Amino acid sequence: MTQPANTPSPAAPKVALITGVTGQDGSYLAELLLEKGYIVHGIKRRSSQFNTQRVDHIYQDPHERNPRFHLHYGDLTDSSNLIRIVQETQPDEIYNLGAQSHVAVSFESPEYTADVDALGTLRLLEAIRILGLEKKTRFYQASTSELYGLVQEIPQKETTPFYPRSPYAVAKLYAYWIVVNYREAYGIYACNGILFNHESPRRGETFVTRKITRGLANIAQGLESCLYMGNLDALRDWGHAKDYVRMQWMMLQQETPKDYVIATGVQYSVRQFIDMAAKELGITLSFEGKGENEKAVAIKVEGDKAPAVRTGDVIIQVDPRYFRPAEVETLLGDSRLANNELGWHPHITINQLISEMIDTDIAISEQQALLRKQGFTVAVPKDK
Ligand code: NDP
Ligand code: GDR
Repeated sequence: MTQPANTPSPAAPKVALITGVTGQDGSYLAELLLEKGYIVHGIKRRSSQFNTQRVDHIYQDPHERNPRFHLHYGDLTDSSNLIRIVQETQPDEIYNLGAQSHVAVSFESPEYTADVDALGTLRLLEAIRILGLEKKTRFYQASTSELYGLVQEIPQKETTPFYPRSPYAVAKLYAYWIVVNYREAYGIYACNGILFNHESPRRGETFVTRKITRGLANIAQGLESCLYMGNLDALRDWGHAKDYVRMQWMMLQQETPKDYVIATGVQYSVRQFIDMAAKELGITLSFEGKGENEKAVAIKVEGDKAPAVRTGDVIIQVDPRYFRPAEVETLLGDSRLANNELGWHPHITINQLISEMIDTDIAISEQQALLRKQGFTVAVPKDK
């Protein structure tokens, strides 16, 4: 086993390469690294529409003097592209956040998910080797609590056995172990952050928390009447993405690379999340029925945040099409190792998270309702 990478010279600004920079975490991490004085390179995918909304506010015109934020077209399925970008950018740190990250979608596209999430990680590690950057480039892998799947121990920590329950989780299991393997075999400073669910107003709209806050805000403004959901009993340990990207950076600043669980240590059900989000809008819900027949009725509406909702409205219904072929019923993390060794603690509570998400989504829905009132066509996506 060879030694881990040396610390780069403190004088030169550090260079980071982020895959998945256009995603939720990538955008917060890019902001954080720019604040810290890094030169940040991000990989974006070619798309028929703009897909850089989450980073447009930090984009720097290449015509400006010394821009510190650069975007490169690329894809985790394309080895030669990855090798070229790593060669051109010579990063001190690579954050591999790019992934087909939707668990339910991974059942529909298992092979693609494996290609991006498992082999994509291998391709980047190989790029480091091929370019002889083992001593220079540190590597962060976005591992996940989904590795625990059918949980073997409560709460889950670094030593808890894995039992993945989806093509996504199985692909991420490969990525986890290839990172450990390249660390042990080639001495690359490579580590896994085993992150539990983390959310924000930038969360993709088909993940459960954002689907709820976005959907309820639309219902509050009369843009939608009912939100169709899957398994309301699922339990998750939800944190704020901003707290979690800080930890991604901290993990690459240690003397030796190590894998850490990152979580809040508090768990709520999807039903509780819906209830808390509805309360933010002044709506009190009553959940009635069981399983596929469960629904939530507004039994009290207070304040002025939900002008379109009336007492008695059914605003949530379960639709089995959102059930998964194999479900992860419960996740609860124990991040005492990160707390003790790195001094990491989450700063943002679930109530603050929900309040921030609801405020953002109310503003979007109010704008859309106003446009509709003025006679413009406003289409609300139905397939979530
Ligand atoms: P997002 O889905 O918001 O972002 C994923 C990013 O990956 C996007 O930038 C996306 O591009 C990009 N991407 C997708 N496919 C490819 C590809 N083939 N080549 C290159 N880039 C690609 O995820 P999050 O920001 O929430 O998560 C970041 C990482 O952390 C992911 O790897 C996820 O699996 C993992 N993770 C997330 C957790 C969470 O709760 N958020 C918890 C644990 C792990 P585009 O914008 O074009 O779609
Ligand atoms: P998850 O997140 O699968 O944990 O993966 P998601 O928000 O999609 O689901 C959480 C739980 O909610 C249940 N659920 C629903 N989920 C969605 N998306 N839509 C629904 O309508 C719905 N109703 C109930 C799900 O069944 C599940 O139990 C996320 C992703 O960010 C991964 O990339 C990451 O690795 C893990 O978190 C940690």
